[in-house]
This record gives sequence, C-alpha cells and structure tokens, in this order.
Amino acid sequence: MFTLPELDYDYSALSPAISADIMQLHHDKHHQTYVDKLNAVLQGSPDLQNKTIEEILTELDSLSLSEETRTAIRNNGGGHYNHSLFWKIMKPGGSQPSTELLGKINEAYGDFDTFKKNFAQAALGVFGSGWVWLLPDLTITTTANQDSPLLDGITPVLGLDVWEHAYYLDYKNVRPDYIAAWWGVVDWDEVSKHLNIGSTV
Ligand code: MN3
Repeated sequence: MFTLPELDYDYSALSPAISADIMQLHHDKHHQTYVDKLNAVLQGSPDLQNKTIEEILTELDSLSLSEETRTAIRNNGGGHYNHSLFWKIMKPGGSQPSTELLGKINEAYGDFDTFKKNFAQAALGVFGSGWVWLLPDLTITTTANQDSPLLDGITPVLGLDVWEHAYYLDYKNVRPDYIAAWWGVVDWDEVSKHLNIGSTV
C-alpha cells in the first residue's frame, strides 16, 4: 500500500511563493486522493503491490492490465510519483545551484537566466493541466495531466506542477507569477542529488 509522504517543512514554510492554504489542500487533499485511488485500483492487481511506484510507471505499458486499470494507474500513480518529487525539490528559501550544476546548465543553455526563461516558456505552453520537467540530460519537457516521464523510462530531476490547483488560490489565472515565485523555493541541491553531482556551492 502506498502512503502519503510527510513534507520536510511546514505548510506555511514556502510562503509567500506558495501559501499554507495551497500547500495543505494540495498535499492533504489532492495528493492523498491520488494515493487512495492508486491503492484502490491496485487491490485488483496483487502482483503490482510489491513494486515501487517507479517500477509500476516504468513498466506500465508492458503490464497485462485492462485499459481502465492502466489509465487509473497512469493518472493516480503518476499523481503520487509526481507530487512526491515536487515536495522534495522545494525547500523554504530554496538553494542556489552548485558550481558544477551551474556549469552544466550554462553549457546546455548559455546561462542560468536563459534556462529559466526556457523552462518558464514550456510551463506557460502547457494547455490545461500538466507538468514541466527537467530531465537527466538537462532537456526540458512537458506532460499533460499526471503523466510522468517515467512512463517513457526517464526519471525527471525537477518538476513543476502547473495544474490550477497548484497556484489558483494565490495567483488566480496568472501562471507566470507563480512560476517566477517558484524559483525562489527550488532546492537545487536536491536536483544535484538526482543528477549524481556534487551539491557544494
Ligand atoms: Mn498537483
């Protein structure tokens, strides 16, 4: 059975970038619902119950399941995995990218601001609900709904939730302001960890 992971910080700790109201609703209601629905659908698939969520999503296309079950796992398992990563790559006050990580980003994008502009542009290009991701090769991609890059066998290193439930209470429909504020709570040391590179600034 999957469980809702505890946050490493208080609901109010990411404010004003993300308010306590959003964090509580997002974690306690939205994420909990993905976990509950995932567990409910796995009741009918005992062979999947000992797998990690990463394994389930990576193998999903090749598993012998009804389309209804596959879709329910894709949505709710994706929701569980995506949000679990999202909470981890944020921390109060954020952190700066290490010299090594910055070097890699500069190599790929020219400079950090250009990277951020590209990432924000991708986030603004998500029509409706979805996510924007940074992948291990430092490319940026987006997914719809709760689809995870893991469905393609790729473990993301950074993700931004651009569903309206992630920002509407604080920013109404102004997604660019949410994205701009979110940079201030990104924990780049955690991103470095996912990339297996040093986290010393
Ligand atoms: Mn969400």
